[in-house]
Amino acid sequence: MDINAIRRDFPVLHQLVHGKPLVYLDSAATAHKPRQVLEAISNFYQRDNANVHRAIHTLGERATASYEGARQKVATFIGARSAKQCIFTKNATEAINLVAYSWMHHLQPGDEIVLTPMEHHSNLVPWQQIAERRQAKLRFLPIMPDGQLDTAQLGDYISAKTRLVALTHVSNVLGVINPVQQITAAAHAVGARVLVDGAQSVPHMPVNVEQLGCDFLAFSGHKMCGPTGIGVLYGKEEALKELEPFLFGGEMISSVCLTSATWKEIPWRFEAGTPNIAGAVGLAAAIDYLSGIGMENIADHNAKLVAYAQERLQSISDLVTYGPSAPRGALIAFNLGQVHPHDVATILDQEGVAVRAGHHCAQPIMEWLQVPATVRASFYLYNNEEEIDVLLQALVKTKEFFSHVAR
Ligand code: 7TS
Repeated sequence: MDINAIRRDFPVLHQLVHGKPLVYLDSAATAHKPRQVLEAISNFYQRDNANVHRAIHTLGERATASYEGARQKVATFIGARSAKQCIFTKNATEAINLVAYSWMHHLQPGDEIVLTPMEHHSNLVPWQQIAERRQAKLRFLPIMPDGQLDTAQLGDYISAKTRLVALTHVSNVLGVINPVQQITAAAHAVGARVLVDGAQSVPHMPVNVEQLGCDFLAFSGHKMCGPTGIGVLYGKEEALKELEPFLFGGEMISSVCLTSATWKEIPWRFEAGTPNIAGAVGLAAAIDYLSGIGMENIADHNAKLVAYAQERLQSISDLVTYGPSAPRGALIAFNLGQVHPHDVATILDQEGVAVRAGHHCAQPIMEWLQVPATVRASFYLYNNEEEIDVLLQALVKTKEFFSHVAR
């Protein structure tokens, strides 16, 4: 991978923040967009803009072809058998809510939904809501001290009562890569469905839905160099057939009379109203961009950066990192002695370094770690080792500053 050439594709990276070159280490929150994606969106609006699936004119045909072409591109990218298995949503959160709301009628009182304590709120709160409405029970797979799921105990948690297992592929705090294939096999053995939250995996590593075997996969375009406002729900055909439409209106109907309506086929019955056409076009360009570099190469690059960062961070006494050593996703959460993560992030920002500080929308895992918050550095294809060196220098500065304050 030619990182310098990649960096040239990302206009936003080339700026000063507080007079220092920007070091962007917050791609787990949202990734930057290469000019190829920005141009695809701009070209769509400048040349092809029209509504989809309705206009019998050239622009309408072009817009529909671009939108449906994007769906095919998504399907190929994740190894789905058919484009019809991919539903465009607003983001991963909406994709998960779509399953939660559209599938809840399958839950009876006493049924169990199995989750993990490391879920992002997006893959926790919808299930809390649905469990309450359907009088179902939530259960949480246990975690071992290094942050990995304790799969030896799967049999105690995934049972005949389990109707759904919903888990993240990669934790946005611990960086853990969960054994989705193994968990899916255990869930399918008891007839349960499996939803995988791929928000932190699909952007960073090859993800193949046939290999994972999951019934649903949710992810967001904006974390994979695409625009905000576009996400995807993949589903196995038989799993998607179990869903009832969740939003009603134009675009999703087959025919309507005054008192009733019938639905279009899957996936369109789940895409009510004018969709985010330019978002889908931008996501398709992002997929082209990532595929051009190669997801294996991106995963290798991430792994090298994480290993380098882990090694360098160890050189700072008082700095504690969370999660297993390897293999792991493209991020490291940590704390620097007793300094509050917000103070760390504020000082790093003064040095041009952008990291996230807080609970990362995963409060239960903060409780498990027994910390109120952490700092998190997250990496992507445009980051390099020199930027990690800048992070290190900035952390040393932060430590010195607070040791003076303490004195
Ligand atoms: N699931 C995981 C594992 C995530 O990390 C996130 C976003 C989401 C779901 C939700 O994605 P959205 O696009 O629908 O918002 N995670 C983060 C983060 O770690 N920092 O900011 C957003």
